[in-house]
Amino acid sequence: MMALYWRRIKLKSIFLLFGACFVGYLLFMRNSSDSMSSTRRRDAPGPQDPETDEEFLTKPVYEKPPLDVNGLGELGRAVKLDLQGEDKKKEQESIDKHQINIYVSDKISLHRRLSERRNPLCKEVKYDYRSLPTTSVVIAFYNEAWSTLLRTVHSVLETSPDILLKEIILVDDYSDRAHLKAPLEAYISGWRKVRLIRANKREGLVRARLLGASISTGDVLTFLDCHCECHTGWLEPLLQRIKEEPSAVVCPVIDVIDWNTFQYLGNAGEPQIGGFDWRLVFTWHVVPPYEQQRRRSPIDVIRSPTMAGGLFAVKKDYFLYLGTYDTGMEVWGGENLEFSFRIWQCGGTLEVHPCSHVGHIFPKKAPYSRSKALSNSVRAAEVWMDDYKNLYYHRNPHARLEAFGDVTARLQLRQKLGCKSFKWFLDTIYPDLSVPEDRPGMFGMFFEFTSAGEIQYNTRAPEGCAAVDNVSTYLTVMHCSGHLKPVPPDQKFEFRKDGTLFHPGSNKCLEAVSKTDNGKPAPGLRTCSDSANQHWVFEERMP
Ligand code: LR7
Repeated sequence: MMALYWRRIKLKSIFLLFGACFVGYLLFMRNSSDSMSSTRRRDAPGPQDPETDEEFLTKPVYEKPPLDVNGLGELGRAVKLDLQGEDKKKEQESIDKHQINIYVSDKISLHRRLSERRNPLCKEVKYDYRSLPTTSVVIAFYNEAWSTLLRTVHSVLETSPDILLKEIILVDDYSDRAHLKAPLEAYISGWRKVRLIRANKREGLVRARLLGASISTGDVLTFLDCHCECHTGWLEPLLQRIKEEPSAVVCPVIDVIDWNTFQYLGNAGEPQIGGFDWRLVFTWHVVPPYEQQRRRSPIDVIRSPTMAGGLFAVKKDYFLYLGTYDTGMEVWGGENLEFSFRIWQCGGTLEVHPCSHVGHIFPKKAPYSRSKALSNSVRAAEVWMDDYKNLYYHRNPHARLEAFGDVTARLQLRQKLGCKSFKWFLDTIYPDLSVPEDRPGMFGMFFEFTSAGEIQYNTRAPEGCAAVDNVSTYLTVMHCSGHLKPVPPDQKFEFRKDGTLFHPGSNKCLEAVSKTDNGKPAPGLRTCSDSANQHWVFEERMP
């Protein structure tokens, strides 16, 4: 009985051993034939493959095809075509239609590579890939051209590690161009990780992005515009930072891709951060000295008062906690500043990661109407800016008349989250922004007379001050030296009771000169007189 039992075990083990060897042999054959193809599809990647663990972890969803160094626009080179006749006409038509040179874009590989733009230190960072959160990349598009949209999608798939990218969600915001219907569905069908959904009316970028977010399955939401190209290694730094700090909203460095030549211009020197001016227009700034001091290394994140809006990553549950977006915002504009104010005032941080680079095509001009931007900005001002909203209205009197809808729910959100004041935001996060005094009777739509005696233009950043140079009798606008107390003589004026603006430095008065040397009217300095052209009034008036 005992002997029979042993024999059975022996026979079983021999069969098992033989079976295991056979399966092993088959696996080995499969792997060795796979590794011969450089662009293989990897539907079931696994650490058992004969590649290093690092190769497995960094493997993109799809490999780029082999590099054709001579390919047009390859490595981000400028494309300059010497076109004539019919071709030239076609090129111009493509520019008129999209405000991007799509004729050139169509000639560039959808898989092109970009030249290296990162700080060399970025390449030394090692990531613990298995512990990083996954992401869903959401790309809303409206009437985008074929090649710019699909180059965006290919570039995400070919630069994002398979284990980090959960999916790309394309959201068609009710486009009406034929190539974005059946041909797009046919092109992406069968691709791994690409989903396409469509809005059934024009939602605008806010609600289109939220539609995408609502079906996402990743831990982190990464939003991109639909004419981008991701640089190698763009994703890991964003996810690493969110892993370390779940309330950080992180933007890549936005590199410029020229709308005409498709040259990848990159971002000269240090990355820039976002600000705004008092018309609520987004502005770029150099990193201020106090922020440089706070950072311990050139590859540390950079705090930014605002974001441009199109490219950022945020932990999904934190985005929900913060109240996603203001869904009362239509089409384009305003949501970037609204979200930036909300992040900071409600306890988060907004940062730019210098190791994450994404190229973005800045069109020649807006390709569609952006008339809703005004009411979107008013919503942002009404909810987040407290009394500082008046500084915006003074510079944009039309905004006061704009119907902006109901913001009650957003004000309740602000209350519920216990968010800080706009004054806190200006003092703590954006101390560089010059805050107008706007004393009654001392300011107009564009200029104000400051208590220090400057005629300051603080509508657009950087603010400027009226200045007189030694030789000229006309005024120029110079960088304000107001922080130097007292104000230097070239910028110092007195606004006198009789309405004259007296410049003690030259002992002259400011006059509206109707014909200057170049035949045009301009303010100039003249001997003080009782001329009506020397009487000035500051007022807020619609142009
Ligand atoms: O109705 C619309 N529906 C959409 O789906 C209007 C737009 N969109 C899509 C559009 O197809 C694109 O993918 O939304 C995305 C952004 O629209 P763009 O490319 O016309 O915007 P932009 O690059 O000119 O504008 C910047 O400011 C916007 C304010 O609403 C958004 O925040 C954009 O995302 C933002 N873009 C960037 O931040 C990229 C860098 C530009 C800068 C500075």
